[in-house]
Amino acid sequence: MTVSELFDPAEWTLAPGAEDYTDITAHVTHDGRVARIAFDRPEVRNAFRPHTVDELYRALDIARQDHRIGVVLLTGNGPSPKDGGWAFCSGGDQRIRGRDGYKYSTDETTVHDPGRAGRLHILEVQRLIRFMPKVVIAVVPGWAAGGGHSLNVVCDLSIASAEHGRFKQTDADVGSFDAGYGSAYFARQIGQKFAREIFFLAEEYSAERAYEMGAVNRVVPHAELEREALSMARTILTKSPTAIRMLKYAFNAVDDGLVGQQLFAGEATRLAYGTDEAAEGRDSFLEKRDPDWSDVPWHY
Ligand code: S0N
Repeated sequence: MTVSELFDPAEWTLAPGAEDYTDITAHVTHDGRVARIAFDRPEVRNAFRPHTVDELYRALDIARQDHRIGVVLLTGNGPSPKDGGWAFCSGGDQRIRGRDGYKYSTDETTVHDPGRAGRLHILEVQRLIRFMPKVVIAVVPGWAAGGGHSLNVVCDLSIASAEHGRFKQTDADVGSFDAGYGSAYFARQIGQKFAREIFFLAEEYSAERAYEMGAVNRVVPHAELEREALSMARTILTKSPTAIRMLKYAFNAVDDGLVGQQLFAGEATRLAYGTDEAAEGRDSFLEKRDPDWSDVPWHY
């Protein structure tokens, strides 16, 4: 079965646990170092329902915890079997949006855990992308609209199809609003005037225009999109993992308040644990003696 017209089966193997996914696909490169996670609902422009978000969260979390993986490609499979249209993601599935949020099913009688009713948990996915110490690249083969537009915003890097990449922030058209990263952080990315125009007018803009404003890093011919994305990933994998991790958290920290500081500090602590100085602190406690840091320089 074809995953996507842009998917090269020679590069990928099924990711752990991916056999059971219905709304996404998940693969890893044969060396296990790059993950490709894709929305797989092309007939609705890769809109997500709560079940899609559950699967997406799980696949991203598996990638987060896999020590071999350094880069995640987030994309949308296509084209649509109905009309040949391409999409990265068109946000929340409007067909199952109720008064208290998104339902798990189009079948209104479906019984599900009331604690999960109406959850807007795409925001948990946004935070996972933002906070995972790996590089996440949005690979945009078509529409990035609504909540899909916001996912492009939170990814570390973005690469878009020159022919089919299209962007539109429809939130204000459908009475929905991402008042967090999707808007406020987006304004940090491309500037207040552009961001307000994109939300308030909800007009379509091209991949080229997205590039001009700084909403994507590269625009490439459609047929080369995934090859280019993988090439970017492989370049990143030649870099120091620690440097990349510290840099991602450094870029985030200024906008993420204490959570940003906490993540950056966590990485600093991880590094500090590897020093003789930290080992002396632990050993002196275990040996019931005072620590001796007299040889440790007070660096300037
Ligand atoms: C993407 C658009 C612009 C594409 O237009 P185009 O190419 O003309 O195609 P269409 O003919 O419109 O679409 C083809 C088929 O796909 C269906 N479809 C498209 N998008 C959706 C969708 N989001 N939900 C359900 N179906 C969709 C069409 O209906 C059509 O089907 P058929 O062939 O049967 O007619 C255009 O499609 C468009 O504008 N789509 C809607 C985009 C949108 O408004 N999305 C929702 C925006 N809001 C959110 O995403 C909120 C969710 C969210 O992320 C969030 C954020 C913060 C806080 C909370 C949340 C939360 O979870 O709620």
